[in-house]
Amino acid sequence: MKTAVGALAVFLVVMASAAGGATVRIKATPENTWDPKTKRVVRGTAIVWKNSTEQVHDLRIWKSPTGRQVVDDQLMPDEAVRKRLRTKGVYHYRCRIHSVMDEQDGRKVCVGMCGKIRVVKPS
Ligand SMILES: [Cu+2]
Repeated sequence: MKTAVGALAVFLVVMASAAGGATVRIKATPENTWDPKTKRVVRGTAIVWKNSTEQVHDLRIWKSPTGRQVVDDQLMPDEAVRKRLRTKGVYHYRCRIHSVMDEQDGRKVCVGMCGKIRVVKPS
């Protein structure tokens, strides 16, 4: 019983760190890029895309390789979009105003204000 309680305590601590009080911030820059452009997060981490510029941006996030869209939102100056990605995998995101989808070697590639997030399992 003691062991079970101990195991439960460890499990709860692991779950708490996985759910994370941690927040990752990604900023739109005046140069029309995202900072950082790529990021690796533990699943469930809160991710905030913040527009501190004086321009309008937008944010579309989709999962690879299915292309399933998870966010499609506008980012007015000083606005932020907050999202927790709960499924591991690779997510791409872009501002459609400041990027284009190009085709390179038969693959669609985002050029311009684009970014990528890798969501991993807690270790
Ligand atoms: Cu933009």
